[in-house]
Amino acid sequence: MKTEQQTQFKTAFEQEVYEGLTAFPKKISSKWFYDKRGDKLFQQIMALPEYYLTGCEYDIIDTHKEEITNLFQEQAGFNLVELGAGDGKKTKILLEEFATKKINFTYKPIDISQNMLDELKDAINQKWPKIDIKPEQGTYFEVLKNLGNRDTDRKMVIMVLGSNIGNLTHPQAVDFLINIRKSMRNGDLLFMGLDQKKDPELILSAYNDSQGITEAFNKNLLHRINEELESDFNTDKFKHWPVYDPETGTAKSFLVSTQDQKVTIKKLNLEINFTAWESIHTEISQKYDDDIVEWLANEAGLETLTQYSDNRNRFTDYVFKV
Ligand code: AVI
Repeated sequence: MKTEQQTQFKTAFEQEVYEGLTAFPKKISSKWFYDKRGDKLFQQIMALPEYYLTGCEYDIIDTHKEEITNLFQEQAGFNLVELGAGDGKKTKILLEEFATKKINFTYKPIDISQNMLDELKDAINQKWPKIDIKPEQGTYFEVLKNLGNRDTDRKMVIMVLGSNIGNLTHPQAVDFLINIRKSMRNGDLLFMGLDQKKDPELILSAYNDSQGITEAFNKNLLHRINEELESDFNTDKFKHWPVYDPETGTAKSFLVSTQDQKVTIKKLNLEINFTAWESIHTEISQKYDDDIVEWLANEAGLETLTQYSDNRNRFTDYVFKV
């Protein structure tokens, strides 16, 4: 049973938690994973042996850095806009290459976390003081709006690495790509990493690591609600439960209540009942193949220029143009 909502929502987080936990079935978007603790946990995930995505994309970029550099610098001078830059680990391979070849470019890392951007800027200034870096804090949505209104002729290369778009449903991904396409002009490129369909066992273990870091990452959502919205979730009474459907290529993560329980969220003036084994759907991590990517690109009015994969075809970086 839930009590009546009496206060106005002060933040999008409050609203989404309220709507998601009063919906049937219950759900909360994975975009709320990333507070300070969540950022740290995700960094740890990327270093896990089971989380193959990061290593594969690192190898792809390292192997093809010369070709990629040639592709990006076909016209003199460009802005490299990275959406969801994080710690820039993979991008730094390209920055090194660009710096060595004295290529004329500006690096514009975009991230929701100011903290990550500050660290990234410091690291780059230290290692390559000559690189022109202009970080921008914001959501993809805000930043994409500004990208379209640029007052320069410089070519733009947009990068979205790490299969970040996989956390969106197909319709959301198409919307996102349409927004990117609208901000692109002739000659601009979109470089995007997408995790591929593969042995379901490999995929499942990437989301169910033996050290329990992914479990902690998923449960961080409940911690965050406890801290920010004054609730009393007991995370021990929820199970981290990832699944993978090889037909659709969709990996999903859930938090499953192990017993009947009641949770109070003070700031939302809300009481939520869970029956034993009721779930909260928290994340999708979509896996792709060339046909799905072709379909997405078509829907968004983009054309595939080229693509790079690792030697086991686990991950692919696609380059699109308008
Ligand atoms: C950021 N995103 C692409 C990651 C993924 O694989 O879906 C987030 C993640 N969730 C659990 N592990 C990693």
